[in-house]
Amino acid sequence: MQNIPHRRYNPLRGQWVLVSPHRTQRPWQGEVSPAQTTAPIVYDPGCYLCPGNARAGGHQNPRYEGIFVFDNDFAALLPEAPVPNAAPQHPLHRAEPERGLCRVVCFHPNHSLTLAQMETADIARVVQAWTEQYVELGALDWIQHVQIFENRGAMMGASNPHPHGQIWATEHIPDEPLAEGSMQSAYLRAHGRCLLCDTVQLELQQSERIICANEEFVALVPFWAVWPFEALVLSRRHCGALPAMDATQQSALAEILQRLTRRYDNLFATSFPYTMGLHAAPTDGQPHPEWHFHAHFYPPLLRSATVRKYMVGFEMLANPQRDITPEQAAARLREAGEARRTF
Ligand code: H2U
Ligand code: ZN
Repeated sequence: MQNIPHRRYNPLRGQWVLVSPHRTQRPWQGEVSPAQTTAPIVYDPGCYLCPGNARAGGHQNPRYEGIFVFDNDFAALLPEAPVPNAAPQHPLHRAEPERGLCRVVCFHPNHSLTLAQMETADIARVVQAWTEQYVELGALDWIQHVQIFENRGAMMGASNPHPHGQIWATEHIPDEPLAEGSMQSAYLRAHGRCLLCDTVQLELQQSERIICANEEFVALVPFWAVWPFEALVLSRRHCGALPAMDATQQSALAEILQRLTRRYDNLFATSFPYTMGLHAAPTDGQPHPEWHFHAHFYPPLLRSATVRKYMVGFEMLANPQRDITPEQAAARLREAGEARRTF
């Protein structure tokens, strides 16, 4: 399989990915971008996320010292959705109101840090804030899903380098977690076991796709990864969401996030861009024994700090495709090491 074109099945999503390993036999250019040498700034007077600064709409940030959470001033969803036009709809043009709440989470007051550069204890405070938000927003009877995520780097559309993430809590379960939930549910029904518990066990046995691990979490390149350096962070113990984790698990999550993002930074000697998101049980009041907490990392880079993968052509129209195998990607991330870099 390491040298012939083949396709792999993603049992979490019910989708295929084409793998074309023979195409990676061309020589590796090893291009890296030199690390920036100018001293990073701690405070940017023009940054709308730095402590004490003004935001849009006349709001002012407090002089926060740890985490700062606020309602997104340009929220994509609002808690009160207007009643739609009462005119009958054509069944081919189905629309319905969607209510939601959008928040921004500043991870640290220091403008130039990233998760990879933050101390483990600081990241543990971020995990704590995510947990509180999941509990608070999930407790609202009209919120069924709490999506916690981070867009990191301009290449991934982050509007600001200040360390921050977003939370969108919605009235319906969105498509990705809905599909993952029904795949996990079907697996549990068919096998009497959890899909991702079985994945953790299989991957630890085979070890070739493991990037790094601690007592509670495993970071790996999934067998079915689409993006070249995609990663999945899985809890070793079965648990559906952040509030079900004890303090040991929460600080182990902080530690694995730090170690994985440091490896990413080392891979191409650049502050590595990605979209990262937590997937957890819906907050619809149902038990959800099928749900196994995990984090997805979707980084766009392919070969260097500047050469990215494009999801175009066959990938948009037919199936995603990759050249470098998940096994090769995991090996590269293992070699990258966990030194802390500054840029
Ligand atoms: P991103 O970098 O992932 O876009 O997150 C930043 C968010 O901050 C973005 O959703 C919000 C934007 O709407 N924002 C405010 O809420 N207030 C501001 O003054 C500027 C940006
Ligand atoms: Zn800032």
